[in-house]
Amino acid sequence: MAKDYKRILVTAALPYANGPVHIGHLAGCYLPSDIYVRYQRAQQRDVKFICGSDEHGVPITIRAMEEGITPQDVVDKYNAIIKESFAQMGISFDIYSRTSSEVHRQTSQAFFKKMYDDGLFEERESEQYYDEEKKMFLADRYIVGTCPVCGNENAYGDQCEKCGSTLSPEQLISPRSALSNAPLVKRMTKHWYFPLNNYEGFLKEWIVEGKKDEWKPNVYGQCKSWLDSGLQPRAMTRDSNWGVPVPIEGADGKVLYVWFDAPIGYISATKELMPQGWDTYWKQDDTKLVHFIGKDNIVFHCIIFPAMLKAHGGFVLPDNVPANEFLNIEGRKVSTSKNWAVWINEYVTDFPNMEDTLRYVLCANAPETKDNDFTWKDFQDRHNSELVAKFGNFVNRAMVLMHKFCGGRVPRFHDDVKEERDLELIREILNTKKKIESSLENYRFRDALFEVIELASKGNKYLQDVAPWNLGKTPELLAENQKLIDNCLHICLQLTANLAIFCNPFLPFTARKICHQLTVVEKMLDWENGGRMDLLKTGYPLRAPELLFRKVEDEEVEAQRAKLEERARLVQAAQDAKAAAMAPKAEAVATPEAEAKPLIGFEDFAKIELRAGTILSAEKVAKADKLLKLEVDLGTEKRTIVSGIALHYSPEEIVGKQVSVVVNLAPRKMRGIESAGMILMAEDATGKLVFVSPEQAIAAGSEIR
Ligand code: B3M
Ligand code: ZN
Repeated sequence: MAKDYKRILVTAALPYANGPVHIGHLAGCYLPSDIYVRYQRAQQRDVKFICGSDEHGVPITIRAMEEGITPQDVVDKYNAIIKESFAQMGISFDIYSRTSSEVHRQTSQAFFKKMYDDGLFEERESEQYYDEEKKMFLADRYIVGTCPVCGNENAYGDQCEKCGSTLSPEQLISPRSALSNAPLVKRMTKHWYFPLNNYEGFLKEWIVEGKKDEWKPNVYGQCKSWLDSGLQPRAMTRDSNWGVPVPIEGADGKVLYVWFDAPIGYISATKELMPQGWDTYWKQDDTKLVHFIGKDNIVFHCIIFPAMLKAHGGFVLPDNVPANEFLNIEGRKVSTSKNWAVWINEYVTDFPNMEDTLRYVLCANAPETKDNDFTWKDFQDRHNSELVAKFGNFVNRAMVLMHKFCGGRVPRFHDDVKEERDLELIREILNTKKKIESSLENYRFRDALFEVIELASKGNKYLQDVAPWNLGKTPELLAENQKLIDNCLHICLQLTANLAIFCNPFLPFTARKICHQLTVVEKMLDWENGGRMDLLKTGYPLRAPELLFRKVEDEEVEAQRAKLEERARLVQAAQDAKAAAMAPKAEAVATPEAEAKPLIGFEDFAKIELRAGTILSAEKVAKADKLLKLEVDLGTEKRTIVSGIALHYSPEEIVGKQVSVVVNLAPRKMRGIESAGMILMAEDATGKLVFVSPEQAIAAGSEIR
């Protein structure tokens, strides 16, 4: 029952401005929403694309604590990075706003105030954990204690990162403050609850009855199970000094719950974009509102926010919420805290001018119906065998052959020699257009993209069948077959123009490159032109062919994999160190190995010559599991040092690393190799070894004292 909509309002989840965005974010909601919007724009429909940074809530304050800067610094820093990354990837928001804006403060406060004045909140007092040293109530994340499930002493009040259990602060054994490490007390505090249970009837009718066949099964299913298990009142305020202040008397030190204010951010951003006329988009029911999100946001967008909109009154409800599942990387869950991620700001520097490749791979492999895995191997394969070998190859061959056989101009189509296979391909172009349309209208982006590549493959097959290079092999043959060659290349060029139109929502940079080669303006990309066979006028001169894509080499993806592993390892090491430092003091019993050595005077210490060295090369020592043979640069000389670190580091990952070297240790032979020096290592109680490295890059040979 598709309604007769007059305008489309598309929102993409507001990312927390607490870190850069990674490919999981892109695949989850920003890329699909951008494809959808670009398609609707090409259809000349009235569409607005809304996004911005979510700058409130605990994720921001945690990050501030971790980085030792203020929440304001955090959001300023990451809002800029995120905004830039989206722009670089061609995510074409009409506005990218921030929930720290003045318009948003006013809008969200007015929204709350109206609900409050209408008596829609329940005021409740309850006991919450309070840090007497910091003089503040603590959010669950700021409470640490012993996990009741696995005994981890540093579990958080909402989750134990060791065993993965979801927790509440009440479950922690001996809870303490993550801010001050002080034990916690309980204090009474007042909050305003939104009785979601009062909206169950409305939500059931709207979703369970109304959206069953329209929403994706994963989205519908989650909503249904929430509704089946019954809704509870939920606090819409928090004790904090970071957020939108609660706009009523007696609410000092309280802010709006971030999931209350953030979705209102969509409204504020629309207001900012269109100070006049924003309300047409939000208040007239011939607006199609579509929220693109990741699956962890379903309940907020399908249950809580719609209930808020309904309670407040006067707003449209979402027509659809096409949430994606999650994208894993190399078989592991993406994790910001473990730095297991491919960051967009790094991708664009590592692969310049290859935005469309990432867009392509993330769409082709999008987690539309289930979690999916991103691997660098798949990235390389899809790029090389689909974008390069199918799409790019077809366009390039059409251009090169036209220059060779048709003098650089669009050849004529000669009706008198047309063949069935010409007509067949022309029909395929029209068919493809219809299939892409129906897939895109139904949020099936992978299918739609597949059709684009399929069409390029059909073009390749057609070229192969006609084989103009044979038809024009000799001047005599060419003279005889010119008309057939003209027809073939005429069709291939019109197909190229069509491919530009069809790939434009997915691969906007490529579509524009094709336009450039075909010497046509961007206006040609309007969707209504799709299927036309007269996009390029006969006799029209075209530019010289340029490859649309270069190949991705093995070394490039290997380097990416190594980078991923290395960074995750560094984070793990840092986290282990932090956990050790945070563990309750009583636990710090001296291990036998840690027994103190006798005091030495400075002159004893001064006998040791320590210098910073840079590892130039590393290789395994044959028949010795633990040994690596290293070539180390000491500034004025290079030395061979054999080090017992092979179980802790692989040769590839340490080349280029700076280490601390005992330079005047008497040389000794190990496995027949003379080792001239020693690398300093730190070893923990489990026997784990890590380098003792200069904290910043420093000239090789610098003395360590
Ligand atoms: N910032 C959660 C997230 O990034 C949240 C989305 C808000 S959408 C209104 O997953
Ligand atoms: Zn646990």
